[in-house]
Amino acid sequence: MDGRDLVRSVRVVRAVGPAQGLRSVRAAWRARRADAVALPTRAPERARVPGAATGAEPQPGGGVIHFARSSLRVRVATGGAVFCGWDGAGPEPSYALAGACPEVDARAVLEPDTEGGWRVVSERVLVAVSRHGAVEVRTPGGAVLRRELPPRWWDRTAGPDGAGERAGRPEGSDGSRWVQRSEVAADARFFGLGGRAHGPRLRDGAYRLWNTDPGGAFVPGDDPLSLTMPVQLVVADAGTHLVFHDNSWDGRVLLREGAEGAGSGHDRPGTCEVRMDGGPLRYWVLAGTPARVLQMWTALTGAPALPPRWALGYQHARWGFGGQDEVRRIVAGYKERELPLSAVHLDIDHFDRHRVFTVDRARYPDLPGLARELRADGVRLVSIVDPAVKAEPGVAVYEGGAAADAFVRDARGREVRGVVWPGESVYPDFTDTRVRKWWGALYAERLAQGFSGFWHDMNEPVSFAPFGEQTLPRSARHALEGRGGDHREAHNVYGLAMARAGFEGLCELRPDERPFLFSRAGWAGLQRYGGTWSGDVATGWEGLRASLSLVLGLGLCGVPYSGPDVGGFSGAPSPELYVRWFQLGAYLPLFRTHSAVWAGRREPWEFGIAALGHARAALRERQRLLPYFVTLGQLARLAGAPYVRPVWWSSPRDRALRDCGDAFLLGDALLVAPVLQAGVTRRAVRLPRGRWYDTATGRAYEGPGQVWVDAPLSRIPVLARAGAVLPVADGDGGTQLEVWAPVAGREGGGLVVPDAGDGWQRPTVERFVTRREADGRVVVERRDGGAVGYRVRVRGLAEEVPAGADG
Ligand code: MIG
Repeated sequence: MDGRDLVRSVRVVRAVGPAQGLRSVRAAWRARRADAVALPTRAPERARVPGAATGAEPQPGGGVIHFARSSLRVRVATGGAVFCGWDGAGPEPSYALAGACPEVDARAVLEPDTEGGWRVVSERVLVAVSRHGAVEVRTPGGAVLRRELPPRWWDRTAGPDGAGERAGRPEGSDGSRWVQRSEVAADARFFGLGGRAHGPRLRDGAYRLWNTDPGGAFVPGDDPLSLTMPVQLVVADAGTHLVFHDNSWDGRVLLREGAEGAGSGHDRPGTCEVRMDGGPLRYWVLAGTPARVLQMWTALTGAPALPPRWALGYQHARWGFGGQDEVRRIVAGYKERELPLSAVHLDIDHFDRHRVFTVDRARYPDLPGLARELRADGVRLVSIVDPAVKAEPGVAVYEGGAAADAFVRDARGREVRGVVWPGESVYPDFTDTRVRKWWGALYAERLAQGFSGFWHDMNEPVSFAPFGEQTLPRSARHALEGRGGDHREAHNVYGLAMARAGFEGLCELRPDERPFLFSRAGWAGLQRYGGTWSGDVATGWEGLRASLSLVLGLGLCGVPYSGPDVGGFSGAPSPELYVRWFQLGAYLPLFRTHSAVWAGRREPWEFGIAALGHARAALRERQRLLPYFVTLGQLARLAGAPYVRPVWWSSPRDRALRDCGDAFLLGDALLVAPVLQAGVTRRAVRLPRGRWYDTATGRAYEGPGQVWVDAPLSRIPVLARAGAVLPVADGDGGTQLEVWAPVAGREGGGLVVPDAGDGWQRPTVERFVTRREADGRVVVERRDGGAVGYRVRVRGLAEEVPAGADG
């Protein structure tokens, strides 16, 4: 044990009490011993590179190139996604892919090139493979997006006792560690890798791929967090591409931005090194505009689940509400102050002794009654769900799970026991269809209690440990859909598979309503089942910044629905910090106040009368924008574009925008510039090309460039794009169109997707065009020639002489 371990032990004991603390020490010892026995670390390794090419075999969509010590399969799918798999790896099986692997593009063929290598030419990309196994992905115009150097493996050979895990297995099977280094343009910027606190632009450094509860509140610099994934979005002048290493093992990504040799012509490329502890070396590359890349990505990994409308409203949570009377009091507090509230979230304290799928009847004697009562006021209840099940005879979920053989076992066949909030616990193996079915059916109890939505926590998964890793032993066994394997492979997909269990269970239990769930841990493809949230972001200005980074980064990885704990999880925010956080949250998909049991309250009236006024204004604006959020949710589902987009989304070649992480686009129409520092009442905003109106003052600015705008404590700057059309609530329960005047001679427009209820109805997409006539009038039409069908409010007309960008 070192000092860090000691600090951790104290925290564990404080969290779960001395008896459980002792249990957690025992569990940590058990994990260490189990791994030592099952995963010998001293097996000798042999390094390997592909060697020289020996021949190639064309196949539909590409082919296989053989090297002295490996092989590479290149396959282009219809739509242009490129798959590369070394050592015989194919695209399946995969936890990320939405369904069947996409069809190959039969027009793409493998052919020899003039340098003794091979190339595959397709409509969108050109893949060139050198004789030694370097792979270049180029645009049709020939610009190099990415150059992968030949990979290197460390194959584990049989151990001295002959028990090494690679004994008898083919070269390059899952036991090998590997590294792949690649180069990108000198001007390229990296984004993604799941939810990172330090972003959205990922600076030089090492990023780990291992879902981790940071334990206590996190700030920028803490890495990794709960939701990692090997997905990078790389943006450069030459083009944008996404690369996904389809491998769920523990790994590290080392990023280093390049540098341009200012006229000398000696650019240093950006580099990216992916190192994995095992698992296949296979990856996908998707190239195009950011919008096109995200569309391809969601075509590959699944359309984002559509949250029901109420989940786009404001929600309030707290760890430690106390009981149903307090919940009632708080809901009444919102109502009295005319603060629209959409849902209340109950945390683990509403369970009976922290046991999942139970209710503490002393504090919540009539939960279904409370749910009905709140529902009549338009407020839903959301329940936390933790995966760990109290391991004790008489606990119904434990007994049911044990009878169904649902829990993770060790290499010797014994249940793996960890320590979490309920005490000594076991973990369902969600990588088994059978277990997912059993677990999914348990949500019937939650529905009967009156819950409408679900909040998956602790699913990295966590086991409190005073030393070692705060998760299951790496040697723990998992079904992995029948293939069998251990926690090294299953760890990162545990939360994803749990989300699938919940989602599918809810679809069966309540077929007419779309499930609403969000999950702390996850992996590529999580969006199919729901969203996520920031986890325990530290109260403080740094935490506020981290919470925006997370949402932006996750959106670029295909998970569009997320948001932070407004006010931060861990401490008592000043009224100013609370207001600024609340104002940011109002423009993010998941808008939720939440705090730890020790961290004080988050109701808007707890921060003084001025703060209450500012929070109310933000809340009302969110309410007004609800039809726009509904539209953005639908568009995310249809096209993969996140609600919250980096400012470079439509202008990825604008380098100043690429470096800008303190503002974002909300859909096509709005640019939101939150205040992320104390004492600020005016801030610089980098504008993309075109005219932008300050929605508060109507003042117009011309982009690209930087402008200064007022940001009094009462609001954060929100700018609207000239020509934009956005659906907003009209105050009488209907929807109207807000149209921002196009620039004379220019067209604008926008899409509107009306709310089709909380079921599965197919949405209709309405397309509008806007025009500024010679006489200055603004015309709005439906693209299909139909009637507009909405009341239209034109804004931005007062400002005829635009103010120029001044920076
Ligand atoms: O170990 O359920 O991120 O939102 O309030 C802490 C209690 C467990 C962590 C979640 C947080 C939640 C808390 N949970």
